[in-house]
Amino acid sequence: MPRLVLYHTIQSPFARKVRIALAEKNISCEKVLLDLTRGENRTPAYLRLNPHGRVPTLVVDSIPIYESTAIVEYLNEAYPDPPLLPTSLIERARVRMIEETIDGSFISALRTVLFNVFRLPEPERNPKAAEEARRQIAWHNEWLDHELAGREYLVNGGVSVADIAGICALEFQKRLEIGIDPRYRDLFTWYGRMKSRPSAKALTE
Ligand SMILES: N[C@@H](CCC(=O)N[C@@H](CS)C(=O)NCC(=O)O)C(=O)O
Repeated sequence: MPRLVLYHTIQSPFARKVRIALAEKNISCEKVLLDLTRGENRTPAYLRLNPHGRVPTLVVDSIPIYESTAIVEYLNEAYPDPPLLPTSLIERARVRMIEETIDGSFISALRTVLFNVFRLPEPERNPKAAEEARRQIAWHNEWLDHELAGREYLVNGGVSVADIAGICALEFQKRLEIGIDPRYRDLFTWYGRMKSRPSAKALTE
């Protein structure tokens, strides 16, 4: 088996996806924690691994792979057991559809709140943008509840990358102190189910 080294931060939802996939598959991997506030993602050595200067990056022997979706796909193919993609073609398409929506518009709305409510210096914050992003977050919660539609996991065939992306986004949402509306009962139940899996430990370590 190759030597795996993951460059990450604890709170990045994209790094969390990779850590949860590693945990679900029980893969051992060395981890290097980067401090983005100190620019550790912008050093020449790190930029040689990931020219975007972002986390996560997984180095497989000496070859760097970045983009969380590509990393998780690699892990899923290199370590097929247990699978994180269903066998049904249509369910696989649904996994990718859900993962892309979460990693795109859902995370983007969460980041808008993070910056405009918590991170930016007060005079630079845009309350209107934050308000619109909160509406977007609510919409994505409703959408996930609808996609669950009484299922145990987001797609038929067991836990998948869609659930992993989902729990990482909801962990981010929790950090912004935005709860799940109890009207979204399927989402609420699914959240508890995901948090009780042993891999949920990887959300925070
Ligand atoms: N599409 C990338 C997104 C990675 C990303 O945006 N990472 C953020 C942390 S959540 C980052 O490293 N930001 C630092 C920067 O852009 O300087 C993925 O899926 O891996």
